[in-house]
Amino acid sequence: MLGGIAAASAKFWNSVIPETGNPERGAFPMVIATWGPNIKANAAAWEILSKGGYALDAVEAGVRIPEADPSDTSVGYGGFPDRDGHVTLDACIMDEKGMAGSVSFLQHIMHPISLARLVMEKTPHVMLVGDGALKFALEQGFKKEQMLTEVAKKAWEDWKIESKYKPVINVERHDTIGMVAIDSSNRIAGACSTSGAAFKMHGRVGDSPIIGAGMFVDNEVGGAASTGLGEMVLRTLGSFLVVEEMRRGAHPQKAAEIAVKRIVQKYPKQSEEAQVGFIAVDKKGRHGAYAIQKGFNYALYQRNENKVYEAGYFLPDSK
Ligand code: SD4
Repeated sequence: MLGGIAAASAKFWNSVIPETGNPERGAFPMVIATWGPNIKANAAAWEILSKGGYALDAVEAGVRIPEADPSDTSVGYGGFPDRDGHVTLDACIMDEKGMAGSVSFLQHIMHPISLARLVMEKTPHVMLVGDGALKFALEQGFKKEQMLTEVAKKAWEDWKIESKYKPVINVERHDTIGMVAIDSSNRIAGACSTSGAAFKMHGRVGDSPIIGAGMFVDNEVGGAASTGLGEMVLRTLGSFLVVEEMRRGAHPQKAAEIAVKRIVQKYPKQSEEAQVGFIAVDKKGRHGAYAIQKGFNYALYQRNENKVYEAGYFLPDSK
């Protein structure tokens, strides 16, 4: 398989440059989200965008959908707990002015993304974690809730029988949401929310709440978000890298490919067993998506169509 990586390094595999049409005509508003099931999140975002609403409101509304959905075991309510049985949540949000808010290692709050927005808007800080984030939430009128569902508890109890932590987030489907929207006034916003890696160590934080890792937007350039094994994205500041590549002129598809390639080249062994995927959007409303492994998909709502697409991927079909 390492040979496969070497071969893949020479040439991008399965590179797909999606046809986005004339970016000048009808490209805005638009919204893109990681993972097919988040087509429902896109629909909520579109409610706002299609009426000429604000991109930041749209991404917050979109991300709140999986946060409240108990069937999504990677985000918010219903998320799988850490190895001690606690559901700990991470989220971040960023607006067109480059302002950002983030919460991490947060427990008992249904909508971390809304709390992240309040960190951005009502505090002098970017990031609040753990008990401090919870305290701020309660002060802001959020309710303390039980986030561990029976299904998630059962999964944890089953996991405890062997207690084997394999820190891979691989080719199986995840629903961690990273979302980027451009509104009809050409404002770009991004958001990201997750319960993180299932059965992680208590206190573990992934890429999702870290501005520049799990998500990044720059209104002059575009935005990007990631999903997958957060440790690899944290070490490479993946979403920032994607946006910087677009700043240097890369198409969003190419920019996502460069970030994935960087990760695979730096961590070839780990890449064989892990998944990382990026979505990217540029200021013109063109988009791209790319992953290490086959199986990453995304939802795009643009020109009145909300559809799921399979992303290109770097490694030759290995699983
Ligand atoms: C993390 N990136 O905490 C997240 C997990 C994820 O789909 O994306 N799951 O590492």
